[in-house]
Amino acid sequence: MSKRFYITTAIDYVNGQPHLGHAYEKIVADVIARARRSMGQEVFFLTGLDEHGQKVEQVAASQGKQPQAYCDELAQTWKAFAAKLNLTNDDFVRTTEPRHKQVVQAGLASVNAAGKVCKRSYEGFYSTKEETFLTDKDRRPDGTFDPAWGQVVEIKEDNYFFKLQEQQQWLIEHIEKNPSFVCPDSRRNEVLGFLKNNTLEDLCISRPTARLSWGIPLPFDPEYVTYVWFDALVNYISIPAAHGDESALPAPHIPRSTPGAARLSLWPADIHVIGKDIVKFHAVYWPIMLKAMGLPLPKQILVHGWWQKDGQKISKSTGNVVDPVAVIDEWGVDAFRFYVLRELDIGPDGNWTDAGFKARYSAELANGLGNLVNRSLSMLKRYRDGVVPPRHDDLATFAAQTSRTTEALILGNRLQAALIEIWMLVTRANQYVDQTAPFKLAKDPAQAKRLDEVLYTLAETCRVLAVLLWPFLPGTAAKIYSQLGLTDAPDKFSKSTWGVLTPGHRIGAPAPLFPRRDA
Ligand code: ME8
Repeated sequence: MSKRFYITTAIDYVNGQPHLGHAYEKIVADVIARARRSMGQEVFFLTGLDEHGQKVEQVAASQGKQPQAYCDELAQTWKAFAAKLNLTNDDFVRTTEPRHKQVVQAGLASVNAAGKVCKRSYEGFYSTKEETFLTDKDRRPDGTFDPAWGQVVEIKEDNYFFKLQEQQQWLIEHIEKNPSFVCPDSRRNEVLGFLKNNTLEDLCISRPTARLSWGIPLPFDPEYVTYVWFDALVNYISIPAAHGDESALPAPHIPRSTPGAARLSLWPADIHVIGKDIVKFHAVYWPIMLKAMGLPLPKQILVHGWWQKDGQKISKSTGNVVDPVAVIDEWGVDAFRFYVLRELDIGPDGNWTDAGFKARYSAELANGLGNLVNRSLSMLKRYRDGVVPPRHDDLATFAAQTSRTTEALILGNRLQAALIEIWMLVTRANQYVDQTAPFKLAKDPAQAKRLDEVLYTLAETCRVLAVLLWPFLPGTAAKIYSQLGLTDAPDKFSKSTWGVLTPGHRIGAPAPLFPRRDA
């Protein structure tokens, strides 16, 4: 049993509807998952929902619902959203599932047995909104707390703490020795700066049931439930454990949940894809938790930036939102996937504008890729009755270079750069049509051989493009293959080699991939 390439996303809070930021992160992970599969790796792609904690409890109560019934309802919306984005996730975790809860409890028992948990009294400030304890260091210069913390209350209660002292040095060394552990570099530097300039305070990992009941009971004290982050992070190992991966089981081992099920080898994760606001949880607390549980660390934490709309924070209350489902219904899922991946590199913040979306749709999808495929296949249909002429290699070298560079960029998670690279081939091929002018060649019987050469080159370029685009725009790639009359799928990167279309093969019917729209 070989270890699969294991990629995860953050699991979303189920206290609202999915938005652009959620969609972007899941699409990034999906492209990487699809690309790795296309390159021949066995992959496991996990996404899902974070269902416990105060936020969810409060929203459910405000709607007069039991938290579980509320989560069950919304989980349907979120699963449908994953399908709408055309995600190829292999599993979908919900933190209220027994298979997850038992691993959280095993993890807690494990860190407790390792002597890393202590109980003590806490007196201080608490942000209900962010479910976190605040100290005087969190005050603004005028002494008040930032409104982003919501209502801040003073509390005094006994709680369980996860001891973090003496954990800083090994973590700093690990991050320094493994430059790709936190990517991109700006985020890595941020984590190192934080670790070097602060003393880690113990992490409170419990909430008294008197104050919060919507959580997983601590295995060593039923008067408490687990702090939502200690619960949520464990999803990355609970699902491998549920699939029989022994290397994801906190020491000492608990029994596996699904006897007889196929056993997968997943842990450690190859990539955790997350947003910039939750870096500390993933790059500081999570490695320390794993070490305390006797488990290896993930290989990479890949941090993306945040989307704004029209230069302003996305916010339901101000109505400044992008509804991914509405955009997809109007423009198609591949147009949506293309815009977010092409517009925003993994790392910096991005800005959605409707005008920007339409401009990219029109220039790059309709007039770029769509026009190339449509005119190439239409001319082959018109001038050669759709029958592929003898092989010719006019753009073979260019296409081979594009494939090589695209592969390297994808392996470095440089998805935006890969799309730019692929579009250089689109542009080159469109120029080639203009330069060779097949519509003129067709009028001159003496140019029949040259026309064959051009038509083969164009059809084969479209085919290569379908293979390169598959991870990004799977529906479009499949349409190109189908219009080429090919019955297999463009889902193997090895098919990007030039010369796969065979002379004499008859293509299918051309149809616009991205219909032009009036502005
Ligand atoms: O943080 N742009 O859930 P969440 C880009 N449950 N990404 C954004 C974004 C934006 N405007 N807004 C949010 C949680 N995100 C926890 C995670 S993981 C064990 C637990 C990203 O629903 C955010 O950065 O608030 C995070 O990676 C993901 O969406 C889920 O956010």
